[in-house]
Amino acid sequence: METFKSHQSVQATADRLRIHRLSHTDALNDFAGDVRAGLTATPKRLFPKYFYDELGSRLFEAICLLPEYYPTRAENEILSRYANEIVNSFEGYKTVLEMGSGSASKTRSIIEAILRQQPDLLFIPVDISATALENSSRELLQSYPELRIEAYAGEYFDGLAALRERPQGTHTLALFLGSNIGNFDQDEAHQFLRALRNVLRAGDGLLLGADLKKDPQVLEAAYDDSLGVTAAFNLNLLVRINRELGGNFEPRAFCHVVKYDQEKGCVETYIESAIAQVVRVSGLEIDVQLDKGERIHTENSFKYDLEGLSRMATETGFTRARTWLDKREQFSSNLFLAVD
Ligand code: AVI
Repeated sequence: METFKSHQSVQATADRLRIHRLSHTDALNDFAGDVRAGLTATPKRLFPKYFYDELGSRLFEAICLLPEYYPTRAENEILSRYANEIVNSFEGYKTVLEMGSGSASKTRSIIEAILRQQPDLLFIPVDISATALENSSRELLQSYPELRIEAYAGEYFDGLAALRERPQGTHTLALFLGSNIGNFDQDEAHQFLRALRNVLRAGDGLLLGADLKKDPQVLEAAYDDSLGVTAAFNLNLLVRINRELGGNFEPRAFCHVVKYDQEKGCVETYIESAIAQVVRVSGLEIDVQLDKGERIHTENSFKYDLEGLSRMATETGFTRARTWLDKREQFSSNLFLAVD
């Protein structure tokens, strides 16, 4: 990897990093309230944001290495191949804002391409995990001795609300990578893009990663791999409920189920009860009754086509200026430009 060294004296790492911890309702209560509402609803549901406890985050990293799960590799291919083109399509980005930055490993291609143009760059990562932000920020600051980082630890919408308060000085390239947009339904995706548009100025860019519609078999295999890693990732939600809320789910009495709904363009993921059973969640004082074959919906992963992406851009204050695809044309990286 290229290292960016400066001949001038470089500010100490601590002076180049600010982390804002955004207040939100107590995370455990959110989890408890959402699990109670989801397991007493008809049909039952749990939110995918709760996949990512410590084990879930590691299982997701493993998913990204699976032969069947192509999106991460495809997006990495695009970013390492076209990073210069992406940042050159608009001269003078001095701020990179990344929503859901995680380990920020994909971001490096973009940061390096901008630093090749000019040395002055502020990186604003927003992520729910303060630990991920601290670790990734320190690594980035070590690699790029002049980079400045202002990080926001909190949920997407809290991060965007905080950013609205902040004076917008320089041209910004926002990043929303990894097909995270696919985990929102249409209304949520629109709400999110509008909120993001509100922290940008006309002419600013958004690089949006979006997985493309394709052969249902390829899609279902990507979410139901032969090693069972995605099944473990999904069923770990039950393990988390057992640990944090005193549940007595027996994960072996449940199956991981994946269906691609071609009409909606959506991979739907469920936890299915293999037997009729009653599960006690003592921390919530509820008994959850499940029929044999009854499903708990856990995730939607929407897939897009280029027309749909253009429409979504126009409806949320952007225009789709350019799209880059990987060689197998499985995944898209889209440059949306903010319009007046
Ligand atoms: C994080 N998100 C974009 C992944 C996806 O493809 O929807 C989460 C995932 N779920 C199962 N495999 C990957």
